[in-house]
Amino acid sequence: MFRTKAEKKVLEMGYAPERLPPGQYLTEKWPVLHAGEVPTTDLATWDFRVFGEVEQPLRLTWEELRALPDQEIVADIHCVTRWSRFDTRFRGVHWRDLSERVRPLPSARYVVAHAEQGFTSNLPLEALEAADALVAYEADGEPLTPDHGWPLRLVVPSRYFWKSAKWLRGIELLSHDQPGFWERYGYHNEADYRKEERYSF
Ligand SMILES: Nc1nc2c(c(=O)[nH]1)N[C@H]1C(S)=C(S)[C@@H](COP(=O)(O)O)O[C@H]1N2
Ligand SMILES: [Mo]
Repeated sequence: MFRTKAEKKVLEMGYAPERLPPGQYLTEKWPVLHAGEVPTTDLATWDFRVFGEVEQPLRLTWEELRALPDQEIVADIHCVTRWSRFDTRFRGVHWRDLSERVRPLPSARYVVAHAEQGFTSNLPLEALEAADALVAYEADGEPLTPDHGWPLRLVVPSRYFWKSAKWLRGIELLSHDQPGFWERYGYHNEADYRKEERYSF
């Protein structure tokens, strides 16, 4: 059977070659990728908001966020620039525990993730409802490092990793879809890596 070089490496490392999405290669390191600078954050003034099409908008301090129920997921991450990393363990808060507090209106169908410095990414609300999506503050048992999004990032394993906003400060619920930062630059709106939805041009 024909295997690409990237698939042969996955096989040699003991994984099923099918686990690598089309056009990706496996890396053991965890590359750092973003536009702009790593922001400086003061946890004393930091907050996290859930707002928009909800019955009860929410603003949480760092301590309040950390007091919410937490959960762990293990995710494969796939960057549109073609690197994939298997089995990163993330800990954080699942959408259901935020949703139960804000109570989304029936009109809420899309979300915009708001990060520091105006970075945004857009998703259908179902992408956050998925069992493996998380608002994460730990990776592989340690607090996120500043360049991977400390103190908080989104993790949406079902999409290319640009949807997973680092330095997350809020989630806005919307009745309509609103393209985020990379999506406005021509990245694909859906970003399903199984279908190689990389760019919209
Ligand atoms: N705030 C912010 N989040 C971001 C980005 C960004 O530019 N700004 N880039 C995205 C992209 S393109 C990728 S691949 C991942 C990279 O995350 P990592 O640096 O932890 O690997 O972050 C995503 N989240
Ligand atoms: Mo990316």
